Amino acid sequence: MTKNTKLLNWVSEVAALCQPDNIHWCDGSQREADELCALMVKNGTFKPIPARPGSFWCRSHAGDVARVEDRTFICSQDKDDAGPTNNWCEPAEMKAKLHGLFKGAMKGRTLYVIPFSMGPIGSHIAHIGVELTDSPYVVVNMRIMTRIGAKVLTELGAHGAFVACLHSVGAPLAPGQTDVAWPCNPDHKYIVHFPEEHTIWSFGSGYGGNALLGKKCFSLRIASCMARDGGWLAEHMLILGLTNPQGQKIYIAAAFPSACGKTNLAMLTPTIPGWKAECIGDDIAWMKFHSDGRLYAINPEAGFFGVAPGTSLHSNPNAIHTVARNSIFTNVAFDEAKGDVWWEEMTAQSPAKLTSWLGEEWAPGTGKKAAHPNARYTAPAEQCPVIDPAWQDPNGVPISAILFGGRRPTTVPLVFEALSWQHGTFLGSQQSSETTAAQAGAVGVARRDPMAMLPFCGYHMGDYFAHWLKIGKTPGAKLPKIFYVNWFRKSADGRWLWPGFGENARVLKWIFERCAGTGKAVQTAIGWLPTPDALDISGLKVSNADLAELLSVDKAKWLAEIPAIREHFAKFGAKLPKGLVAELDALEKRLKA
Ligand code: SAT
Ligand code: MN
Repeated sequence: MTKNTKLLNWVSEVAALCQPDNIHWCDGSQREADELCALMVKNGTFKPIPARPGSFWCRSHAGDVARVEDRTFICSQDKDDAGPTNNWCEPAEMKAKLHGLFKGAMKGRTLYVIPFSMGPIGSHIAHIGVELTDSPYVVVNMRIMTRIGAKVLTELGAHGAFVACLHSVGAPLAPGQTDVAWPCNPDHKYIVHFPEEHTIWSFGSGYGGNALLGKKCFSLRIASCMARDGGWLAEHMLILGLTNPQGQKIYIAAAFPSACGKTNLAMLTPTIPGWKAECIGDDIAWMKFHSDGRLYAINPEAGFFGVAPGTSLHSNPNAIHTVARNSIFTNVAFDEAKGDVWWEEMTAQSPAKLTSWLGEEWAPGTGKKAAHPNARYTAPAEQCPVIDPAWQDPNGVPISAILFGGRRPTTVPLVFEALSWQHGTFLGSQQSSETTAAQAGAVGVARRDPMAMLPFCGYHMGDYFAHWLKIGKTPGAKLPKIFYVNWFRKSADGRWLWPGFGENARVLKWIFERCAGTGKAVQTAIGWLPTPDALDISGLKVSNADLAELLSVDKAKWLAEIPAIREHFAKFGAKLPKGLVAELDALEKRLKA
């Protein structure tokens, strides 16, 4: 147990408020995990997956299937600190409301205390959190996604600081009442952050980022505030290592909006001979300066919480191998005949008969999805066949390049390099992706998602941009180069111009060479583009005409973007940094020249 009085007092306060039947301090052991999984099998929450050792299938409540952005709040003291991209509520008012909801909320349940470390334990880039939850599902998922248990308490010590994360599914049990397989509260959901206090309160949902509070809530929303105050970066970025045939290696971080293939890029298998890519993380990067002036990154997580549908041996073989064992599958379908899970596109042909994510009998051709589109696997990062040897290095890895990008069928070329850190920050700040059928609303509209942080920035986005610019002025900094990529360009007749997937390594190769000072580039109005011969296309079936289009800058199309970017910037009011306006004006001037 711990001698940390702040933690002990907090656990007592929460227990008094939520009135659980029991309190269990998680030690993080395999035995503890086995017991919790057995309990959930007994409850009907989990079903073992015979084809995958140590793995379980789980179906959520049909109304609890994704993050709830409209129920997510940043409760800073000052409304202006939450900014135009977040929901805000006065902290005292929100606390009063939450106290009402949490009162007695854990009756009939066990309160689990989960000490966890985001990042390798003891790393100077890592931070500790403690999640109090009444969900055993959360415990076993947190055990995969973070480092939990007794060793974290030892690291915390008697006086260490931690991010306090309180979670309840919001479904107390009356004496004798039998539990449901997926308890949650369909009527009241609140995902609330108090950034000044480094505190998170989450009520009513058991799903993903709503409930696994180390992920988006801590590692992005709260950590972005900690990073602003501490001169570092907490970003929605994958991290990968790239080694050339001579054995030289660089690390790249990349921020893309959802549905742009972030996990696929994180686990990419290069198609060009002699090149090797290795994965540090697929979702979040924490980056701090070292004494050598470089930004070093860690993946604060220890597992992957990936979207299952669309994942296949073709799209991401490394992810498929990662989830072969010790994994949890939520809202995929179940194939009784094979004793295995299934999801859309996992195999070219779907099984003839399945149990769908809704628990219904399913057959192909019904028009219904067997797996929910946001069905997820939770899998240990160490099981990834291409996990980078340095993925647990407490010092982190030095980042040479940062990539922004999105899904843009027109206008944006395959790759270009920013002219400076300020210009790169500008590129990230106006980053956009075309909406797909996965989002409500019109399809094919360019939606701005700055640095892919729209739902994850814990403070005013104008201040966040200013923080990025300030990072660029850090004395002695040796900053990464910034690039913008677009794997999703289409021809006028709607063909993909670029094959994507492992072939993206050709673009990474040029980025590598630019970082090494050897890659050839031509300066254009929007930034540095590869010269026609700079991109390695040996063995690739892309015509010269298509390649020319992929690497072209259509000034008229770019000029047409300028008013939309101005409109986007106007949202940030007086907090929009002048440096970004200067970059937009300069871009317009270059395009008109
Ligand atoms: O549910 S999570 O927030 O963890 C995943 C996601 O929405 O990206
Ligand atoms: Mn994400």
